[in-house]
Amino acid sequence: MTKPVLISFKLCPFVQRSVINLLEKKVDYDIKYIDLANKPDWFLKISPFGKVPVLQVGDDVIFESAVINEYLDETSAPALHPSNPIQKAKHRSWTEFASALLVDQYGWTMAKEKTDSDKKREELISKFKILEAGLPSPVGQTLYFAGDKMHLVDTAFAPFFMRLQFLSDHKSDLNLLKDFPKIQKWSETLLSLPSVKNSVLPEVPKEYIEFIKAHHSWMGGIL
Ligand SMILES: N[C@@H](CCC(=O)N[C@@H](CS)C(=O)NCC(=O)O)C(=O)O
Repeated sequence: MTKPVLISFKLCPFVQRSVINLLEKKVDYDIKYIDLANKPDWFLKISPFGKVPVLQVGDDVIFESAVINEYLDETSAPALHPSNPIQKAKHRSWTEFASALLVDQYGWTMAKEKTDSDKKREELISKFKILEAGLPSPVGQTLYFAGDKMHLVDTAFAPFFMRLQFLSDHKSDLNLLKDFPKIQKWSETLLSLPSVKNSVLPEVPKEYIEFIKAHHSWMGGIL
């Protein structure tokens, strides 16, 4: 396999999904960081919508994190998607749900007014109720989306849980998982994995909080 190059913005949760996948598969890859506030010309030439992640594989460029992850899953062992088509389809559906959660989380952190921030918080909590109801029971001390084994869909949720953790580490009121024991167990399981821990640079927890503050959102004011 040609050595892939992942184009990243270091705070981007969508890029992080692919990094987790690359680390789980022990793929030899390069990563290039860009500043989204000052996108380089070479990046704008290869990224059709000016977004990260993009994965360069030789002369080819792949965009959209879920698609990049499926490509990596098809080309590098171990396969993380279930082989059963129905199970695979369900995992893809929940990957879409994870993307929606990331968008909601961003909206929650960036809302300018408290009323908007509270509304976003309630939307997240309503989605957690759906998620909690669909999760299996923990097996011993761990829980993954499908029970006792990690799949590709877990890589889609881990960046969301990591950001929730950054926020609640900073301010305990922002812990949204208190009433959701299964999601909490799942989050703990994912955040303890080396591939997840090593999927961000050491400065990211601090820079994530600084990013929210710099945008003068309501939440930025209480962090
Ligand atoms: N659906 C895309 C979302 C990617 C995305 O929104 N990336 C953000 C950074 S986290 C981005 O590049 N935004 C471009 C910009 O802010 O101009 C995916 O899953 O890859």
